Amino acid sequence: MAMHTHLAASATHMLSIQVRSDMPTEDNMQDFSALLRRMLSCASCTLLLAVSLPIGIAYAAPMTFFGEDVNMTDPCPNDTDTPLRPATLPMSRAAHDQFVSNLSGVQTETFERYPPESSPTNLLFGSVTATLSGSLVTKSVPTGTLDGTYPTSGNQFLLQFGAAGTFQVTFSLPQTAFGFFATDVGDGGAQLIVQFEDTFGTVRSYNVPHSTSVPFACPNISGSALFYGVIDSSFPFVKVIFTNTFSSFDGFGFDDMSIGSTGPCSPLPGPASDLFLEAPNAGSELHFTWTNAPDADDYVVFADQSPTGTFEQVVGTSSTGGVGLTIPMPSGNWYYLVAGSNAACGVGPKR
Ligand SMILES: [Ca+2]
Ligand SMILES: [Ca+2]
Repeated sequence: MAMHTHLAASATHMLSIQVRSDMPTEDNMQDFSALLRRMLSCASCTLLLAVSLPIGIAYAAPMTFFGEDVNMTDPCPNDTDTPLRPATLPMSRAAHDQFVSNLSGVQTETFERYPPESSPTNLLFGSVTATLSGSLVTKSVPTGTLDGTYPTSGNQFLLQFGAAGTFQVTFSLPQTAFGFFATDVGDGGAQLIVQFEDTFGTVRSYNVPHSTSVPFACPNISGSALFYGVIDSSFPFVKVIFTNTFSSFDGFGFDDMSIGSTGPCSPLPGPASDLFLEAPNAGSELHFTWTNAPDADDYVVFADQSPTGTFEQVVGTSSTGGVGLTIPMPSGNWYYLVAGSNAACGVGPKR
């Protein structure tokens, strides 16, 4: 059956960046004008502005980033929740890239490090930690889909299904940007809602503007994918609450949750060098060492199965290249890079 990865019918389901003006802050108008100029310079994306500024009152300008790749390959008219997995996710990736282009020191949790079928409770975004509550389950789906869900990096992702109507990611430090990929959202008629909560308990809520279809009706959008991100520099939040209207029926996959810095950062970690691999313990382990980088207080080793890949998969971390990192010997062919990181700017160049 042919694969159709395409735009949804309405404009709000296209790649969009929105500037919202409905929430008051202490930002001044000059900042807002500068933000608008930056947004308007984005020529490659559909820009949706909903701006209504009463004279003399300054408003926040949260930016939202949304792209959706609607999947219509679930067999019709006898819906079996067995869509083909899209080869690429152009709209979701484009929204992600726009989100990232507004940030520095982006850190991503890929869910590759957790055992399949486990429920991780501690997530890692570089040097920022987070707790995950809600009993989501790590799934390994290397090919195809699991009832329409699949990873957007590596083999693994988080599955939300059944009783887990709400889950939360609580950060060790306040954040001003958060984005994520999700799969199979809305094919069972649910609406995904993301809420950001600050240290005072104030919540800002966003309905993700994804497509929906009627459960087991035709056509069905099982196996669709989306990226959704929010940058809100006026509202540092410590908790992201994922909720929805119908997760007891409409399961979701989540992958590649990212944070990043919206302010200027300094110093950038310099490049690490001389990455060296050994195979100790009769080849049962892989040991990495490297020469430390300037302005780095931690290091992240990345892996990819292609030498020209993006090296998004985190193998592990170490505070110094002299001690380095040891992992069980992986199967298959893998390529590795190392990068320094620090709390101010996140991960530096990969070498
Ligand atoms: Ca993943
Ligand atoms: Ca679903």
